[in-house]
Amino acid sequence: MRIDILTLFPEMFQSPFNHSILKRAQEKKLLQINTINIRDFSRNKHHTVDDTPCGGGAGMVMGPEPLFECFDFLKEKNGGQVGRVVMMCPQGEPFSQAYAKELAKEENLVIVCGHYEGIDERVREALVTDEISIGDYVLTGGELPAMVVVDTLARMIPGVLGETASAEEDSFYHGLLEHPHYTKPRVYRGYEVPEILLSGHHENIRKWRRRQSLLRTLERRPELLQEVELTKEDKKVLLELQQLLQALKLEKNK
Ligand code: 4G3
Repeated sequence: MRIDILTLFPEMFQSPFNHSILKRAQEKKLLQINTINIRDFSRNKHHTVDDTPCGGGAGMVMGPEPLFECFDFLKEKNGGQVGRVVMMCPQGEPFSQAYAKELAKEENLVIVCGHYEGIDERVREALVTDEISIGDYVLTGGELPAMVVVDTLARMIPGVLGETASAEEDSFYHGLLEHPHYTKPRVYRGYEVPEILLSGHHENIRKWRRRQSLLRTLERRPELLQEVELTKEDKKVLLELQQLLQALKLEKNK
């Protein structure tokens, strides 16, 4: 997968993309990340990329010229094609594991990081295919959201995670929150690892983990249960957990 990131601050991406799993993914040529400085495509004397808003008002707007020029360059470099173009902005579609799964199918991706009060609407109109938001809050630029998107996509590329870690075992992959994890020692400062995880009984461990996943989802994110495919066994466990939680609540209110 190749990702071209258009940004006014390419240096911001140096550290996060040059550590650990993202670094290895690039070394293994599973992922290629290019940052392109939008400012390099400004044609005016002071290489500015923003201007005051038409119609007046506070703040600055990122103008169309450098971004359109940037796309001309990308098209030329890639043989006339650019593929999907993602813009990070608070008005975008909420990002999710499901959205990431769809984007991960792409061979190439362009991510545009906006700044100031926004980007000239004609960039959206003519160049952008996907507007994405990583959450309902406003940041100073699209760089941090772009890093979030790239990291999420990278770990979905086959071969990027080690053999022992699997993206398919993670939270959200199957629509439920993940079960708790433990490692050695068996007892630490009086806190114990659940006995069942030391039993060696794989089927019981699987059942315990699934139950924990369902319990966590029920307690923390019940709305997720509407979207997930549940087995007959899951539904039985859920009903039991709901009754258990209800009984606990009644007990507390006494
Ligand atoms: C306004 C994305 C601001 C318009 C970007 C870009 C938050 C997110 C910006 C625009 C951002 C987010 C830059 N802040 N929630 N700031 O994903 O196109």
